[in-house]
Parts: sequence; structure tokens; C-alpha cells
Amino acid sequence: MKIAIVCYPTFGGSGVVATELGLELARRGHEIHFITYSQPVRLALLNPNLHYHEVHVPEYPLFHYQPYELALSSKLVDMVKLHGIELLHVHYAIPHAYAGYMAKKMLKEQGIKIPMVTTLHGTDITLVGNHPFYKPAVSFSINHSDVVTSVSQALKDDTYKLFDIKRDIEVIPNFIEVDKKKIEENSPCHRSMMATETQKIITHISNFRKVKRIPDVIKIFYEIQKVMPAKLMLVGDGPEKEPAEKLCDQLGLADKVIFFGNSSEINEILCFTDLFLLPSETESFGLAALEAMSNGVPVISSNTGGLPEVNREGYSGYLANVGDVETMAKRAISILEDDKVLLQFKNNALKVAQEFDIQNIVPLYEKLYRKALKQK
Ligand code: GMT
Repeated sequence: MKIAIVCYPTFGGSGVVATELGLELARRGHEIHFITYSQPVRLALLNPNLHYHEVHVPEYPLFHYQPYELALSSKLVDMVKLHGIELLHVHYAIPHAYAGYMAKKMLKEQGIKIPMVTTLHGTDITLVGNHPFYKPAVSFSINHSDVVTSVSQALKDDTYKLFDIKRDIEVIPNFIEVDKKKIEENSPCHRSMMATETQKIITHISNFRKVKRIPDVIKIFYEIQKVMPAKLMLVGDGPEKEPAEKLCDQLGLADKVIFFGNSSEINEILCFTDLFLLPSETESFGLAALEAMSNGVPVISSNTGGLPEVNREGYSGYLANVGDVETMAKRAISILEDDKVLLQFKNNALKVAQEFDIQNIVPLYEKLYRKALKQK
């Protein structure tokens, strides 16, 4: 199949999922065209089935806001015609589903029928899309997609609750490439570069937005380091990073916390991690938790949104109510204080991650594409 993928090219989860999906589809022989405003961060183009087309938005002083959707829909029309693309898969409803719908309409006028699959990722529904200024356009573009998928059952339920949706939504969970061999071989992790042998390593990875509740991460770690030697790795960048640095200083944690900023060495960091923290306010899926689990790292998370579908209570980690720092800290300590327990949780985390292996999930998208093409 010839498929155009539209996504955000940044470090965010939806962009990562879209990129990994495109890479795997290309490996499976499909012709994949990424269409976005810059090259997705995880995209390596060394595959003849992979193409990247940049959307340029010419600056014009009259415009207070440059019209990205217009440029994107025009680019989609041009690329579909030039490369004979058969299907559009847009990730994140805003504004991609809207731009995709316009492209479909323009192409139809020229005698080209092309189905559009929209994947909802989370904040496009729960935070941004739900804003009254966007809501009618988001509802419209979901209702006018040919196929709609969501990354968890929780997000599907939220979409029906928050929007007036008159159509089916299929749940296709996010996925991960589980490198079982690497974990079984116990490849060296450069742990000694980061901590002493007795220190436990706790990690959090995110885009440092309010929704991630970074102060909770720091407060949980504060409790842990009171009872055992420990180090905290904070990976990512965003508006909450500076306040986080201040809070660490105030709590006297500066020498126990490492701020990495955005990193392309996530697996290397997770390799030496003992426990992952994700106490988010809301999380449609929690790809970062799955990434941790695929590296054999147990997770302490909140029990919001799709997190219970990924992190299994008492098995791959523990879950607690949003903001319940005390319980999260207690549970974290219960895993970390006994090496046998820690090892059991690590093995369990890896087992759960295997359910979400890329080889199990990508065929679900392929099936969906074939169905959409038949309905064309
Ligand atoms: O919040 C983020 O980490 C970024 C955001 C995005 O749009 O890229 O992530 C959302 O999509 C991810 C991939 O499907 C999910 O794993 C995240 O849970 C989801 N974030 C939220 O729902 C807050």
C-alpha cells in the first residue's frame, strides 16, 4: 500500500508512535510518505520505501498566524497526485484530521477518492481538542474520517463522553519494539557512570508539561531517598523544567538529581533504571511507561486514563490516585527495598510489554487500512 502519514515531528508520544509505525510498515514493504513541517526526530530514511515531504508555510506579514492547515492540505493534495498515494493516516486530530478532510474534498473534485484514518492520541481530545474554540472542528473532522482509532479504551470512552461522535472508534493500543535478546543477554548498561552500586536509579521521562505533575515525581523521590540511597534521572524538556530545578534545590536534592534534557538515548537510560515514575494528571496511554517496561523497568503511576491498561497493579508496578504522593512513595519503596521483589517486578514489566510488541500491533493497522481501501 502507498500510505501518507501526517504527524507532529517532535519528541511527543504521538509523533514517536507515528514514526515507528511508518518505519515498521516500510520494513513490511509498504511505501510510506511522511508529510509534516520537519523531519520526525526518530526517522531514519535509509529505506527505499520511506519518503519525507516537508510542509513549508511561507511567512507573510499580514498574517498574525501563518496558515499551516492550508499549506498541509495543499501539500497532501500534491503528494497524493504525484506519488499515487492510496490512503491518509493522520495522527492527532488537531489540525491534522481537519487538513486531511480538506485534502480529501479537493481530491474528490479531481476524481480521486482517498480514505483517511485518524488516530486520536490523547491531548487532542482531553486537553486541547475539548476547548470550546476547537470542539466543533474536532467533532466534525472525527465524524468525517473514514476510520477512527484511539490508543486506549479509556481514550475511546473519553471521546464519546466529551464530543458528539456518531461513529465507531477502534482501539489499537500503542506498541513498542521489545528487544528480548538484548535484555536476556543482560547487555552492559553503564550504570556506574550514573550512580554508585548501592544507589537505586529512579527515572521520569516526559515533555515537562503541567499534566505530567513533575512536583509529584520529585516529592515521591524525596520520600524514597530518605530510606535508601537513590538517584533521580529527569529526562525531557518543557515549561515545568525550571520550577523542577528550583524544587530540587529547595528540598536539598540537587546532587541526587540529574536533568538530561531531551535525549535520543532513552533505551540507554532505561537500561540502568530500577523504577519509572509517571504520576500524570491524565494520560491516554502512557507510552513512556511502556518504553520503561519494555526495558524491564517497573512503573509507579497514577491510575488515570489508559494507564491501568498498560501498568498492571501489583504485577508490573503499582497505581494510585492522582496526587497521592504518599501511596506512590510507599509502593515505590516496597519494590525497591527488596532485590528479589524488584527482580520479580522487572520480569513482570517485560512480560506485559511483550503484549504490546510492534509485531502484534502493526498488523492491526494493516488490516484496518485494507478495510478502508475496500470501502473507498
Ligand atoms: O503528553 C504527552 O506525552 C504528549 C502526547 C502527544 O500528543 O504526543 O502524548 C499523548 O499521546 C501518546 C501517544 O499515543 C500517549 O502515550 C500519551 O499518554 C498521550 N498524553 C496524554 O494523554 C497526556
